Amino acid sequence: MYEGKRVLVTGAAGFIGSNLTDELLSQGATVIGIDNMFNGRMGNLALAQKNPNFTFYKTDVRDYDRLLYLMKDIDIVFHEAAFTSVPQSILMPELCNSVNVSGTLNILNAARIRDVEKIVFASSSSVYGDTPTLPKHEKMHLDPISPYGVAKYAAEAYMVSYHRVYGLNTTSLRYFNVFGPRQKDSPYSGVIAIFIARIFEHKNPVIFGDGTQSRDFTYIKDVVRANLLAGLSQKAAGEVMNIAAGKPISLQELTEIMIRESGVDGLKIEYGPIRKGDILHSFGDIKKAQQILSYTAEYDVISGFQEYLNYYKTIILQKQ
Ligand code: UD2
Repeated sequence: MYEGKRVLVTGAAGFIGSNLTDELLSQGATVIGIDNMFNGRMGNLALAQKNPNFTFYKTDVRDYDRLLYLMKDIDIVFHEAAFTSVPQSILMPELCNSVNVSGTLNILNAARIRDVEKIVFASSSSVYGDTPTLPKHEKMHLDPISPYGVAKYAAEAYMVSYHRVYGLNTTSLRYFNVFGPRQKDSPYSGVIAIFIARIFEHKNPVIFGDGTQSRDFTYIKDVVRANLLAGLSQKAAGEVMNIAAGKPISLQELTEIMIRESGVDGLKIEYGPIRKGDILHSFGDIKKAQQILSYTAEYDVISGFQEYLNYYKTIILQKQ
């Protein structure tokens, strides 16, 4: 499907960007990957770098001139680069804004000048905030809590605006808690990556709050597939849509499953204070993506976790 397409992936050395890059290359695209290496790891691009159709540049999305240069002859941009953490956005709101808002504006301006056919943007379920309506659907009022959520909201509004005023074919995908291979284990990473690492280090997972909070965890392969569908879609021009598994699970239940399935004995769940800026329940309605992109989730959190666990045992633990 992507044979002959010239694609730019921002955040290419990161969790989502690198998985997307591998799939684009396997479908015959020529890919330029950029990353400022703040969260990215070159190891994530080991496979891509063996492919002659892949080129990597260490570049920041805040560097407009470089973006303009690199976007010459590009057909499709997948904008995955981001300041990615809710708690860090509370510590550094200006940095979050400059990367996630100004960086996205740079992408749009360069894409407009270079006549890029399509821009797909990685937005987030955090734009919804803590509104009681569940599942969260695209027509509802947005009420982000954290600076991270506000920045993603602003960036997706720019995506829509650039479609309306300049006719760019932009699509924003609101990811719901993505997890899977290559997600970084750091204090600011997604909870599944943190807990799997703790479990295999024989450390108790620590839930912030009482564990009743729930999330719609979405497996990386579904997110990559949604991007590939959006990248070639005319119907999705100017649209914003949820990309989720479409099924919530409480953190308590998920953590119990993770401990059990990992087969590590002697662990118990610990509890700590609720995290500032945290949302209680998040669960996405995926009907719009189904209608526009024919997107369906092929994984739920359990089947995704099983696959992630196999990867973790065969790839990560073998290296240690
Ligand atoms: C938000 C977005 C998500 C994505 C992500 C990027 C929502 C609902 N989701 O994820 O779509 O954009 O940001 O970072 O806004 N937790 C623990 N223990 C830990 C770590 C986390 O209990 O060691 C809890 C945390 O308090 C939260 C849940 O796990 O209740 C999920 O946290 P997360 O950081 O994985 O993701 P979240 O929901 O902030």
